[in-house]
Amino acid sequence: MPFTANRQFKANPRMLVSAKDMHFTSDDNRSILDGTAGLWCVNAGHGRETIAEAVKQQVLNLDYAPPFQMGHPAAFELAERLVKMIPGNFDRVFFTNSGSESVDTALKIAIAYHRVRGEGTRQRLIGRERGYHGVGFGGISVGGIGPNRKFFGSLLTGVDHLPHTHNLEHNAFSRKQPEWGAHLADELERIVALHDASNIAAVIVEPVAGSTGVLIPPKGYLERLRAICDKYGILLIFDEVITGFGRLGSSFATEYFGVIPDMVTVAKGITNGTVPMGAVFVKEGIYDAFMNAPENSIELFHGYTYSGHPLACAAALATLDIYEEEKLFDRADKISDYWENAVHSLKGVRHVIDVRNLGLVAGIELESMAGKPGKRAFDCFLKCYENGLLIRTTGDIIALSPSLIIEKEHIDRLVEILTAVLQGME
Ligand code: PXG
Repeated sequence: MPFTANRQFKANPRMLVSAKDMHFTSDDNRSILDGTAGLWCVNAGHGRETIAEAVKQQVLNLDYAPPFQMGHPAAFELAERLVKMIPGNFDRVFFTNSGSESVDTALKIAIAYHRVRGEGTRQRLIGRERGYHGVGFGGISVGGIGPNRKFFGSLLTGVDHLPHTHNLEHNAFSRKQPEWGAHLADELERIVALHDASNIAAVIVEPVAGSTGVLIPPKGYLERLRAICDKYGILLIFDEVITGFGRLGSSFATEYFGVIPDMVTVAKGITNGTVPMGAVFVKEGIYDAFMNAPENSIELFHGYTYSGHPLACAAALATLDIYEEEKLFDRADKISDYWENAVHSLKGVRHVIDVRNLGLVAGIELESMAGKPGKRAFDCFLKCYENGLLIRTTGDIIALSPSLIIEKEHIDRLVEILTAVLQGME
């Protein structure tokens, strides 16, 4: 099983058998409040009929079409709609099947882009400590999670990491963006001085780091990264696999922070989690740089059997309709103050050493048990599940990311269960 304590799970399995709106049903017929939108992906809530109908019709009409040297209308329609949703001049989309594939695709496009422009020495990639960019070799190389890297050999060469921005001494219990830490972006200057910009292709960061425990960028940090990348001709990639599609109460983090990168990677919420799909958005000019090869030759030697799969496109188009018709991104924004106050009520609850939040995301950091990092949060996860709440934990941090359809009474219930569980725990 992926990222699972297999023996623990198999000794006492947690099986989900159905889902509707904000709740799962477990195999012992309990209703489980979904505090995580699945894995940060079911942004419009579970069991959406219009998505099911669109996928069904698509299977009957065109179940599959080869994406190499062939096309189908839904993929182009989806690409057109996606680039209209995001600020900045993104004008092309490359489809993948996951966030990991989106990241590897973006890194490859970055290196190839410099090469087709005659700057083939720009090959180095820069990620960040505590970054998560999926599990491909590219993603784990630029990613900054020790256990995800250490078992897997030498990874990509030519990668550096910025420092992460997490600091409880300065920023504990911040609401929204913390004040302290913009200067950490200046570490990019140090890396440029070490290697020279002529050897650097791209910087990739999650605007808000999700998987390593909801690390919100300090005020001014992303702006500084953008300015330094501009100064040296380095491409800036935002990995918006989590922050995309309304999670922060705006279309993308790019919109929320008003910082426009050169490429954006997405997945998860693009299809409301129903059919695997990812995408890379590239800004104007990147696609054009590749169009100098002789006609009839392939310009980008990259792609997947299921790039732009018709079922994924149908699911994504139906999902975007829901986001628009129900104005779910605005809805998330409107309820985010209530969310913020609710999660910050956990300050003072047993074991809690930090609460942080942005949009419909929250991170709750617990004090680790001596000699047993991660155990307290994992115990909390198990107890919450017993009590009808699904949360997600990483190390000793609880990450919450409910669907954007969440109501105030769900928020109250979530915080009530979590508080009771924490108060009752060693
Ligand atoms: N980039 C980011 C920023 C992600 O959060 C990926 C890439 C990889 O996506 P795929 O589709 O290949 O899994 C992710 C995935 C968690 C959790 O609980 C987060 C992810 C996946 C599973 C669990 O934090 N993010």
